Amino acid sequence: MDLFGTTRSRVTSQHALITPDTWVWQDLPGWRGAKGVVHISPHMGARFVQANVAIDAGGFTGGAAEGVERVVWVRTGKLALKLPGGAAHTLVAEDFAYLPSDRPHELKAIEASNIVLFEKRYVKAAFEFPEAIVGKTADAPGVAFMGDEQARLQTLLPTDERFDMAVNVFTYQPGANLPQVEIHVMEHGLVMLDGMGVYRLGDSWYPVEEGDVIWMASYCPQWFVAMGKAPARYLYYKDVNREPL
Ligand code: UGY
Ligand code: MN
Repeated sequence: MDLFGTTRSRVTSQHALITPDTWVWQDLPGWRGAKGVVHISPHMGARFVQANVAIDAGGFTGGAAEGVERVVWVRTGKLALKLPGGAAHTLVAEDFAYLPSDRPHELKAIEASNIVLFEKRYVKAAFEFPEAIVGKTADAPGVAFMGDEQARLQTLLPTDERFDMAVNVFTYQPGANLPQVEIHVMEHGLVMLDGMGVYRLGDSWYPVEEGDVIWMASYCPQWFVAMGKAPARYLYYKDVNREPL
């Protein structure tokens, strides 16, 4: 157990590690019967929001703020999703939905549920507007990352230019690692879904485990190695397909 007054959490101008012991739950605008923790937001220098939302049975949201798109990824529970036009879906653990901006939806918990929420102001481009997408994580093919069968990447959303965000799942066998220290213009928000490892962020190396949240600003040097006896898996966001200017 941690000594009082200490935590593994760390917040810097280029990255943050936010461990569950430091989470503070609050009411969220636009939600009823739910409490959330906003882990990543423009208040720390990010250009998107990542939150964890715990929804009581019957709790709901009627959509994001104007101009804001969402991805919902279900950790636990069961929810009913209604899309514009009337399509209805039931979401259970590891299901996800991409909800485009300015098209109201209703998401209501059938059972007490816990979700990861990513929100971003949609940047329009000279392409068709993206439609809502609902899927199951297990159905997304896992591709060997840069040829490494031990590090598999699942891309949950289509990668064409209608979309300005990506949400992916990365699964590493114990001992597998990101093949290079990455430095890139895209930023990331990440939550560890399973397992453990060491994340390099900037010039610091952090032990991380299931439940930990990480923010990486544009150009934050990043690297990961999985440790332990079981695979490590994380869900992460990145901004894609738009001019950096
Ligand atoms: O998509 C990515 O940039 C990914 N390889 N980064 C990461 O896992 N930190
Ligand atoms: Mn990266």
